[in-house]
Amino acid sequence: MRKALVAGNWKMNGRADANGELVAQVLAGLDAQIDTDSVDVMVFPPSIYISQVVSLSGGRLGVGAQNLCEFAEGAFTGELSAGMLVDAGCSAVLIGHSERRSLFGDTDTRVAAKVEAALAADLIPVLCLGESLEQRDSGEALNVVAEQLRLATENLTVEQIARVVFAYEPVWAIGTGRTATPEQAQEVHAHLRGQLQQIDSDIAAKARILYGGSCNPANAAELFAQADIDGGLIGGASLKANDFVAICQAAG
Ligand code: 3PY
Repeated sequence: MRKALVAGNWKMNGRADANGELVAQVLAGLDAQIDTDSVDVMVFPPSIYISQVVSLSGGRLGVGAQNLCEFAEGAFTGELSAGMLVDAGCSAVLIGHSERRSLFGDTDTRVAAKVEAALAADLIPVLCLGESLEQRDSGEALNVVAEQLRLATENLTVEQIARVVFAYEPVWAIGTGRTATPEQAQEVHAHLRGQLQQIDSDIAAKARILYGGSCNPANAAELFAQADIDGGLIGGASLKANDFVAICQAAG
């Protein structure tokens, strides 16, 4: 019932030449190997390259930004608004990635404001949620992600929540090579869907909840086979065309 989504988070990687090659190879994968009836494919390059990637992909890949400013315009040096991202050709934006939460001051309050700003501009917010290793070890994982979800969505209408894509990314699995086991990931995804169920059963049934955190071609199929995992938010493996295409195939 839910169409899978695989989204490549390039983080602060890529240069103009390399982007050209990567996009060409992913497009070749779309032609030959990826079943686009069953999986949507998106990439999230650094903002400076969004227009380049939009133009290279010719509308065949969804393109999103890795961050946005919660304000519409004004004296915010170095920031980009939702409207500017739309102008550049974005259809989505990552919000609340753990690197932004831990390194760049994206508090739950700011994350909620960014989700609202994205929705107001008709961008799909890809809302990232996840617990730290300490929180997992102390048995708090489910409570932490449920609270992050609540705080990011409490001011939204049901119609707005229906437009959000969710990504569970355990902080301890990001850039560490450690992945949640399929059972660990499924437990959290099911819990998040349960939280959405309390808001609206239709939203819970339709919401796409992606897994992120060292997802790679070796573990993707088993993760995506879980009942509540609807695809992936892919870090390092999204920079290697063969790996990214293989992950997209595993989701299709
Ligand atoms: C990772 O897989 O490391 C990510 O952070 C994806 O967003």
